[in-house]
Amino acid sequence: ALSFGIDEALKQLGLQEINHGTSTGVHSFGSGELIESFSPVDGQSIGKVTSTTKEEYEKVIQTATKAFHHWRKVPAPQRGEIVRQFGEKLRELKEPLGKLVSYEMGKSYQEGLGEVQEMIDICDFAVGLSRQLHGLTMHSERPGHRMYEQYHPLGIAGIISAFNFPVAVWSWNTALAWVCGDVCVWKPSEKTPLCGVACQSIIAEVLRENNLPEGISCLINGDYTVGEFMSHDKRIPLVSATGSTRMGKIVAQAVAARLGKSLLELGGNNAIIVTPDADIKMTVIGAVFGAVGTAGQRCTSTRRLIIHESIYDKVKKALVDAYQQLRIGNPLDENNHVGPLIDLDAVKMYNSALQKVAEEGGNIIVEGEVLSGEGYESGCYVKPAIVEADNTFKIVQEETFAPILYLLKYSGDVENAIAMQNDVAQGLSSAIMTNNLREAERFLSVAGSDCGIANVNIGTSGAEIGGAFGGEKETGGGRESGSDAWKVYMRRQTNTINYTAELPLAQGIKFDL
Ligand code: UN1
Repeated sequence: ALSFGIDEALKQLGLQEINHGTSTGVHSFGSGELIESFSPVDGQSIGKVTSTTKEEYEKVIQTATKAFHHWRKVPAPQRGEIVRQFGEKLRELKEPLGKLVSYEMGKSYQEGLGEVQEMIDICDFAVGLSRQLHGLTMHSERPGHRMYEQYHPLGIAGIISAFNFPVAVWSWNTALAWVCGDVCVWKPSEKTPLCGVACQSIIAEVLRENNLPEGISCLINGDYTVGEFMSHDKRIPLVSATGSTRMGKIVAQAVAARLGKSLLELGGNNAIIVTPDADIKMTVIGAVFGAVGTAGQRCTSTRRLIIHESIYDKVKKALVDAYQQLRIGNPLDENNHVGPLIDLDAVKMYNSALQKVAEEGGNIIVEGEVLSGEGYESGCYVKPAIVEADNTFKIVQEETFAPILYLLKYSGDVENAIAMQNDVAQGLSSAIMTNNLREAERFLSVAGSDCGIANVNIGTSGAEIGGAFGGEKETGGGRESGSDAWKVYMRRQTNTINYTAELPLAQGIKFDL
């Protein structure tokens, strides 16, 4: 039996079966190669899913297309009602689903619950949105003419998500896509396939209870080759992909080659600027949670701290003291702060980053280490490390998905810190810790942070769903979740109506017969 109620959670989520497959809501099928899911928590096998073959994929797309033809005609507020029911089910299953996220992905149980909370929040947001898919009306330049715009459903939204947010990122996309009248085909990360199966069976039940066609939500499984079915498929007008910049460039090029739309949510290299006017206590909590939360595997994780020289030693000491308090171990045990990395490949990348930063002249002040012995049998537990480095180091310029925090020093004005913060290829999240209004406003100004997210006196991670989420430069430019991110899931149509018996042309052009 598995500890911390995992057996019970799997049962509540209907995951006791050993093999799971491709699914179109009601029907599950699968004949492709088996993918086995191992928990990084204890190395145990949780279950298996079959990868989706090309033939099965065809069946999925046909079912999804048929479902779309029905779903797009359901009034948006009624689609919102389905999303409301989905949110209700998530409330009921918050604990088992949060536990599965924690066990299959390795983040702390608190963060697993937080992820399901994000799903509930986006459902609530989408329900309200279902009555607010507004377009504008304009004044026509011609007499007796009316002009307005409306938003129509787009079609199939393809979703490719990453292991680190195995359930929430899917729901940011689906909750909006569904109220917009789209149907969804999801390929979760092959590292967290059971989270995919669990989510799919929750929405499938809602669809069944409402006699809606299967295919409004579809699940396909496999590695990048299965994702490529979607990026090359012109029947999928929108592909929303979350993951590495490397992956995003491949997806974006394939989708662009057929002039489809892509929504990209790629790597970050997020920094907190710590100015002489920062509240040190808040800075330390924000920076430590940002750097070691989810074992440094959020796209919003804090990777760089840019600290003013006048307070550098003080901040450094406070951080080293805080790191000494960190308890690393089973993430389901709420006494621990830091869980495992996702797998042994991630451990390799962590080791290699530490080696590279040392070679480039970095000064490791909190040593990293791969932990072994009791409780660490999976081999995926590592010690969060702190390194004094330079922003120009090659490794500091890269996103390493691990708990490694780089300390960088700046002198003079906040502009110097902002220049350093912006001097990376990625542009997702950024923050400044200061009680100085002038510094804060400069950081937020046109000449300030170049990221999609810029926070004051908050760390880089843990964004709320109400804002648009995403970033610039190599982060890919996409925006998901709140604000007007819904617009990418719809097609805009401009309508001009003439209610006179004349046919005046725009721009005053004369054309008489
Ligand atoms: C991600 O890591 O892909 O802002 C998403 C945050 C979370 C989402 C992160 N709400 O940290």
